[in-house]
Amino acid sequence: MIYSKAETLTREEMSELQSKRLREQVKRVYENVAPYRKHMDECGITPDDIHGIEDLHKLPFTVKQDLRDSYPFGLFATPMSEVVRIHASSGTTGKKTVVGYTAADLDLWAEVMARTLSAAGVTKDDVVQVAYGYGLFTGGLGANNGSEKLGASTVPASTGNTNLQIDLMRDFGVNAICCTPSFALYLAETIEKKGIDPKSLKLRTGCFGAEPWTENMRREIEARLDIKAHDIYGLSEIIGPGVAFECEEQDGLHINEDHFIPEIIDPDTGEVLPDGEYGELVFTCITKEAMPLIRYRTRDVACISHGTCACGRTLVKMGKPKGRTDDMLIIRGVNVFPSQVESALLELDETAPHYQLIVDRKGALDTLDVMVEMNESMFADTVKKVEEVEERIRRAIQNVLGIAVNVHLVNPNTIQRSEGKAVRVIDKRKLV
Ligand code: DLL
Repeated sequence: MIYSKAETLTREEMSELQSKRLREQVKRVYENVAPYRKHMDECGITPDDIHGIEDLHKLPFTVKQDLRDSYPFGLFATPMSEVVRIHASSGTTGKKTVVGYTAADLDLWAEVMARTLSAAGVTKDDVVQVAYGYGLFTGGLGANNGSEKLGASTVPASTGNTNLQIDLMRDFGVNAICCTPSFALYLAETIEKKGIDPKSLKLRTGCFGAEPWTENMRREIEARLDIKAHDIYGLSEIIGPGVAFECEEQDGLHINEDHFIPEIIDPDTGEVLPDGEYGELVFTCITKEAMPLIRYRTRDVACISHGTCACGRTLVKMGKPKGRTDDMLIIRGVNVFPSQVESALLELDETAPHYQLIVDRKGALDTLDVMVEMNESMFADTVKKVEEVEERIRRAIQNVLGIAVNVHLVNPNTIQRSEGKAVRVIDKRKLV
């Protein structure tokens, strides 16, 4: 269901709203955030040069390093007395990325997450289990507050304790679940192992995100949990979950563009690309108060398209993110996204959807080993049969990637499961 009028504005109404908000935001950051003023001065731009969204491309980009350089609060545009919440992303390298929220920011976050859940068919009569991590990660509290704003009965399960999660689902009659797609699959697997028929649960829909996943993985989750699986996208720097969401059409993610203006750029030249072309996704926060990022380069690779959606929303749509420019592996000079391997695997439909890529370097040559879990039925097969499947998988992956790979089928349940984001790649080259 459409939650807010802002989701159906005409293009003219949306452009006018965005332009007004952009003008105000640029003025605010110029006056209140020293690094922004410095960047704009260096580019010879003042807030008076920004008349509307047609001038957005004149503004300098913000990158993750800018957040690190101003650690922890240097990009805040409001005094700390106005900041009521602080989140941080873990970041495996360097300093944490810190984000702040005013009370109004939390309201806006709850609003965009309420839109997200509502688009997935959740209503105030539903019970929603939030199995994203609560804490510095934005997933748990983000989904929680959106669900409460919608009026649904919210179960703050957080991550972990899979048995308890399943008990809650069954005993509380949970209708909707929010978690990473990899955890959703793990839940499905555990439910099957316990001999519970998913049809006996009241689960109907789910909002899955925080990591890339494929159409094949969606089919797998929908079939095994007997639900509709919706993609949700977001990043801490912009707000957390709630930047974009799928409607019942399940054909691209509507971006909450009345709050976050998207652009797609060529990651090498910074040039803005037209609708339909893949490039790096960039967002400008036009309503956030505490830490409004301007032209923030997400490193996520996606495309956007304007047009009408059968659901009635006019919000611009983005395609499923393909991966990240910085997660992209370059193996023997070829660009490889883990999601390409995943698609090839699931297309064959012979193995469990659990895999890991191990990249190494032997001498001067990069190697890619794909570890794939056998499913239970295959486990009993002969060595010859297993080798045949390995060979089929190897050929399918090579077809997609265009480089030679080694494929190893491993025993069921040997690839480590994740309650949060799945670890798909181990790049040993970085260690040398
Ligand atoms: O993952 C926020 C979130 C929580 C989104 C729950 C959705 C659900 P970060 O930890 O800052 O925030 O990680 C953001 O995760 O730049 C993408 O690379 C990736 N990501 C998030 N959602 C998706 C998705 C949260 N649906 C980073 N598909 C982003 C693909 C996603 N990648």
